[in-house]
Amino acid sequence: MTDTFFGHVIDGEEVPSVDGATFDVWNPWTQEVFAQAAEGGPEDAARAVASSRKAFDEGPWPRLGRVERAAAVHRLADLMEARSDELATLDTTNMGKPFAQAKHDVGRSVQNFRFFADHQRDHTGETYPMDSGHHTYSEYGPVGVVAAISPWNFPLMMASWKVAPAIAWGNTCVVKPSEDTPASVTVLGRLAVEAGFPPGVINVLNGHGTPAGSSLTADDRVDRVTFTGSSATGKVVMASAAGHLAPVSLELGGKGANVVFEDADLDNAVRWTVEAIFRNSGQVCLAGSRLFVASAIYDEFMERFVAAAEALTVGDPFDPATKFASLASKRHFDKVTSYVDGVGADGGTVVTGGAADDGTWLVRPTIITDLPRTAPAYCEEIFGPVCVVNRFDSEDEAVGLANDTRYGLNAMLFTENLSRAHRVASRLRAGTVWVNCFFIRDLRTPFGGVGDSGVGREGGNFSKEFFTEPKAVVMQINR
Ligand code: TXE
Repeated sequence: MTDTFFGHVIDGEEVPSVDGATFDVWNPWTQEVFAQAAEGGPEDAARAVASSRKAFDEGPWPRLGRVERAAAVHRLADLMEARSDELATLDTTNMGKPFAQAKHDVGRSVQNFRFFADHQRDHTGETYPMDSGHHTYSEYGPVGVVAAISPWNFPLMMASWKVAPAIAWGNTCVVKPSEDTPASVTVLGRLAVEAGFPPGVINVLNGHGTPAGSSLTADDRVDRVTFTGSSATGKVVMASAAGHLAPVSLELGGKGANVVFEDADLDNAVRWTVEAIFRNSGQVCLAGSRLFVASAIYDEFMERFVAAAEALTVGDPFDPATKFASLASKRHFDKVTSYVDGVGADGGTVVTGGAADDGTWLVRPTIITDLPRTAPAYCEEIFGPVCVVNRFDSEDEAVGLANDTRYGLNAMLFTENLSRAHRVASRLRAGTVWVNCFFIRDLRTPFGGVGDSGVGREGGNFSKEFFTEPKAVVMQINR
């Protein structure tokens, strides 16, 4: 197989679909189809699950010692590292993100595998002396087959975030990348074969949400479902998994609040505000898409923010100077532009940005003011480089505005006042709060959201809880 075809990786082999169906794989910057991928149907999904089931029930992977399994996961990370240029090239080609950002994402993907390998290797359980002449302790065993369904905005990184803890804890896994970005995850499957993983430990199923993804979530041989995508699809996934009582972990949409107080370091706040909404062309669940600026500094901040947004180098994602490129697909370009197009009728002002209008799928860094809080662009996840700005006059008002959303994935706040930083961080309704920064992550901490942003947390012990079955052993010792 060459990189003009991305098959399924099932049971240690790259294979086409049973019925031979394929779909186009696009380069959004050149607007060309550069490859074909296997279009998974129910039969392909069933084959992938059967293979992972067998690998779990009969294969060596769950029975490996923790040290040996960690070493195997590190071997896969080594291969990914050695091939990081190729993986990043695929993500840039397939999704359109600037190459430097794709390289950064591959580095984080490698770290995900290394972190969870070590976390599993070095984990501890609990023991409790009992007064009854017994003692009791916990064991954390693997759960079985994991279905991992990942999105297109960080093709490799989002998949690695699921696959790494799943396999490190001794599970086997079928990963279905987004139909928009099958390339790098297929290569991950190939690398698992190259790393000597037993067949079925990492299977890759390519194809669309329905039927490929939905066949996985409905399969009662699947023990856990981990999903990142839209809130609407998350509900469908959860209902499907409920049919066979498989626990779900859902990382869904966001409408991140970014609160800049009058005592913020403005250089730092502008820098991170730009990063928070325009990195990856805003196609980030964590994007700071709602910006709240203290009235006392509003004019100065806005002048600097708009200038910084307009100064971003826009262009070919493979040009090292490029900081900002096109959206990931025509479908997504249409979605983002429809929100921007509706702003005027809703009473808002597009201060800068909008669709490039040159035939590309580029929406320039876009800043909007004066939007009422009921407007779709104000309250719904646009998932693009579109920042809606409001002002506030007090801390209470800022917290109220920030929390006024169905989502609750993350928030940012900028202040040099230590007490205010802690006070406001504690009041914000969000799974992650960044103070004077953005996107920095320690893999030991919980990651996930409240409300429409998701169900459950992953990271460190939170992943351990999701990807293992804890068992209590009670032992009589007074005989
Ligand atoms: O998401 P979907 P889409 C948001 C963002 C974006 C919108 C739509 O607002 O504009 O969602 O993007 C698979 N059973 N986010 O359509 O449909 C699908 O094949 C099982 C936020 O890409 O949620 C893909 O692999 N799987 C987000 C994955 O689910 C199904 C990242 C995500 O697709 C399925 C992406 C089904 N019935 C989009 N239907 C974030 N949280 O970062 C689809 N899929």
